[in-house]
This record gives sequence, structure tokens and C-alpha cells, in this order.
Amino acid sequence: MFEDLQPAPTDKILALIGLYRADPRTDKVDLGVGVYKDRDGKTAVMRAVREAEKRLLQSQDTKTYLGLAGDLAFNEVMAKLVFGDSADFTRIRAAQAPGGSGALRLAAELLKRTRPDATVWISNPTWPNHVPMMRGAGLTIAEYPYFDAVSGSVRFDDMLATLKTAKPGDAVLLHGCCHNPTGANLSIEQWTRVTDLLVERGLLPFVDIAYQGFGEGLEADAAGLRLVAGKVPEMLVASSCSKNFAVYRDRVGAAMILAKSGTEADIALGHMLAAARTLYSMPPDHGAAAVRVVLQDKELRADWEAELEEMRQRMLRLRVAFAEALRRQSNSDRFDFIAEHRGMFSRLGLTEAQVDRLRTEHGVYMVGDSRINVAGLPEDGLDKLAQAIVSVLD
Ligand code: PLP
Ligand code: TYF
Repeated sequence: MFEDLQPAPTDKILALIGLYRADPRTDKVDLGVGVYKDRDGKTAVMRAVREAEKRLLQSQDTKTYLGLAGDLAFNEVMAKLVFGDSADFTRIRAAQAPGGSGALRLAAELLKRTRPDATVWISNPTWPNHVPMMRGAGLTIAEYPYFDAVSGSVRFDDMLATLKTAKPGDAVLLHGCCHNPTGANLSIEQWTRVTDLLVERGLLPFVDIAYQGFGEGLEADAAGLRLVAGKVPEMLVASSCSKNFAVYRDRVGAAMILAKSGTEADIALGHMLAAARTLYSMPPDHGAAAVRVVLQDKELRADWEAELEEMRQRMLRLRVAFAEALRRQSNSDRFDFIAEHRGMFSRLGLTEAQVDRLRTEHGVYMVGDSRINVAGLPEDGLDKLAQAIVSVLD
């Protein structure tokens, strides 16, 4: 029966991992998949996470099932991390999920159960997995304009104008911070205007927050989301610990619900967990348990926050230095936006052909839409890299 299958579409970002590995050049540069790397190119286990794992190894005396919602204490601390200490937790529920991806799917499944005809409005461009994940839950998707490639900024008026055409009950998928792939983010004033529109039109905010702490800081990165949460009756959130705890392969995330009341929140959570039961049953424990230990322990938490801040600062420094190198090599300010963007990514605004040339001729790997992972920039080779980029420009 398999002879009838056509090859499945591949994940172009993940495919870069294999291409990069197979390249024998020693001066190759990996700006592809979105994982944080230190100046030696290593994606280390964070200090606090390693310590938490040690403690778990010593103290964990059973691996029996935890249930569909996973680690309940993890869910509680994650909801606080995302919504902030002063949120109305009587109306908030969270379910541990396999990564931010699992959380996105759970939230989408809940939406499908409660509003089967809802359209999910997705930014153009967005993380490529958003589309199949929403469609996989049976939802319809539509796009709102988001990014102006020339200025490197958000097309905010166009975004609002399009969202005004959404029908009440539709959902709007928003990147909580550190927009992937553009690095262009909403200001807090813009979040306020989006919130007003959501309330006015009866739209459901669906916030994907996968890089909390990578942009302006742990609290600032959640400020937009918290502003929305303070004004709307209902909301969905998918959060990921992959990046900010560097637990990528352990698959740690949480799907969250803000409902009109505690009773409605409980019922909604029940449906989310019923969906989990049909997909994978229960989430993997280890990474979430480690994250929980870190967040519950004062010292480990402080150390985690300090290390995360070091990572954020490194990316900021790289942004500024790379924009300067590109300014020197191109004799223009066309790449200045890189220093203004926040998070792991920026889009250089190159064509696919130019991206291909950078890979084949210079061993520089980036996603086909010219998205770069800022953490992969070579600290001591920025001018050489900028020169390579300028050489393929026209
Ligand atoms: N959402 C966005 C925008 C992402 O870039 C990612 C990628 O890492 C995720 C969600 C989910 O990641 P994970 O499933 O690895 O936690
Ligand atoms: O955008 C990125 O590079 C990260 C990592 O299927 C990623 O979000 C990429 C593709 C994918 C899963 C994670």
C-alpha cells in the first residue's frame, strides 16, 4: 500500500541541520535552525537545569504515570512565569505539553472543539509549522500582513486593517515576543491597539510564546501577552521551554487557557486533556520536572535567570556588531534594522538564489527566506561574513 505515497514535504529548517553537518569546510557558518549557541558554537545544558537534573536523579523514587496534564506543580509555575504573579489565576488553567509544538496543537484542538468553524489568523510570514499544526487540528487558516521587508518593520496598519475583517469567534495567532522569522515585534502601544481590536471584534487571542527572555527580558517579553490577558474574556497561550531553558529535545511546554470563569476554565481544560489523550496521552516528564525544580528553588531560579540574561545580552551584542560590520562592508544602512530587532532571528531580505550562493560558495547556512539565527553569528568573523553577504547582493 505504501507504493501509493508521494514523498512527504520536508521541514526546510530541520533539513539544514543535515546539510550543515555534511559540509566538510572548517570555516562554515551555521545560521540555520533556531537553537541558542555560545561563542564556541555549543548549545550547552544550562547550569540550573543540570543541577535540577542531579536533584531529580537523587530524589525521584518512582516513574509511575502522572496523568494527562503532566506535572501539576510545573503547570502552576509556568502559568505564573507567563501570565505574571498578579494575573487572575482563578480563570487560568495550564496543561503540560510536549514542547511548544505540543502546546500549540492542544490549544488548536480545544479551539476546534469549541469553535469548529473558526478561522485562525496567522502572521505573514510566520514559523512554517504554524500552518500545518492549525490545519492538522482541522482549523481553517487565513493570513494577516505583518512584515515590511524593505524597512524591516511591522506593517502595523495593514495588520490591523486585515484583522478588522475577521469574524467574531475567529482566533488571532500572535507571537508573544521575538517574532519568528522576522525579529520585528509589536511595541507595547501596538499591543494595546491590537487588544482593543480583539475586544471590539470578539476575536480570540492565541499567543505563541517560545522565546520568553530572549528579547527584552523575562518580564518585558511577556508584557504584551499580559496586557491582552488583563482585558479579554478568553485567551489561549502556547508556551515553550525549549529555548529559555535549553531543554529542546526533552520536549517541554505548556498550553494555557484563560476563560470567563473558573468553571468554564475547568471544562475547557477537560477538553484539552481529552484531545491530549487521543494524540499522545501523557507528556514526557523529565524536562518539565527539571524546569519545575528550577522555578521553585530560589537559588536555582536566580542562577537560571542570570544565565538566560547572559544569553540575551550576547545576542544583543552580536546584533549591534553585525549591523556595524554590514554597514562597513556595504557602505549602506540597509541592514541597520538587525540591531533594532529582538530575539533569535532577523531576515536579511535576500533572494533564495542569494541564500543558495552563500551556502555553496561561502559555507554560510541560513533558511531559504534569508532568516538568520543571531546566536550562530561568529563573534570573530563578522566582517568576513558581512563581506560574503555583500558579495552575493547583485
Ligand atoms: N513557536 C515558535 C514560533 C517557535 O519558533 C518554536 C520553535 O522552536 C515553537 C513554537 C515550539 O518549539 P518546541 O516545540 O521545540 O518547544
Ligand atoms: O524556527 C526554528 O528554527 C526553531 C526550531 O520543525 C524548529 O523554532 C524548527 C523547525 C521545526 C521545529 C523546531
